Amino acid sequence: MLKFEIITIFPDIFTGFLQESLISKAQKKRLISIRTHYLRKWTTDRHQTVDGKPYGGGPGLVMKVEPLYKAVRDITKRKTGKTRVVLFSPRGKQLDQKTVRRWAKLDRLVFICGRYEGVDERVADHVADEVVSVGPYVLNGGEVAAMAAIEAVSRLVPGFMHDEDSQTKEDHPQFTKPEVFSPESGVRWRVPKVLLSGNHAEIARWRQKRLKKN
Ligand code: 6GU
Repeated sequence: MLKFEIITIFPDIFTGFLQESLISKAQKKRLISIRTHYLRKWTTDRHQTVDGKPYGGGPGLVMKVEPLYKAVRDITKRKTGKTRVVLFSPRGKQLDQKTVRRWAKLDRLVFICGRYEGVDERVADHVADEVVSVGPYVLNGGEVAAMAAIEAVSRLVPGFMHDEDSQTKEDHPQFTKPEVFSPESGVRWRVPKVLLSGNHAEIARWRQKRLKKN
């Protein structure tokens, strides 16, 4: 079973996502497990401070190294096979399908969701094994990135998909009925003829030509 451990100051962001049918079924089938960990649990001050002003000045607040260090230390205390600790940050390497396939073979993924204007760089340098972004744009935090990664990885876990073949379903364009759709009179959106031909070799060639590689 692949375990996802998510460290966040906004665990509520994940509640709807975790109740989503495929993800919750996969958890019931014990193919994966997903737990959120509230970062403020690892603070010791009255205000449960997880951030502070950046050294050298600048706008906004930076997430502190200590609560994140302690959270990862405690969560990874019990040894459970191959583990990677990932910091989600717009400064990281963009998540790709190759990384997703590598992660799907692990036993445990610890996801640190950065928030605010950044995370103390010592987390990237000493706490995390990898720093990953989901794309070339900026989000308010790593939570949405973590959810994208959980979906991408989980669907590669054997038994997760209804139909294992559908793992690659969006590699080529697909069509279903009707053969001709007329959004308004005089306009016709047709299904490519080759797909209606019944010529499987020809269809395979057509799909190969339009394959989107990942
Ligand atoms: Cl992982 N975090 C934030 N805050 N923004 C992002 C991102 C992550 N990936 C792309 N943009």
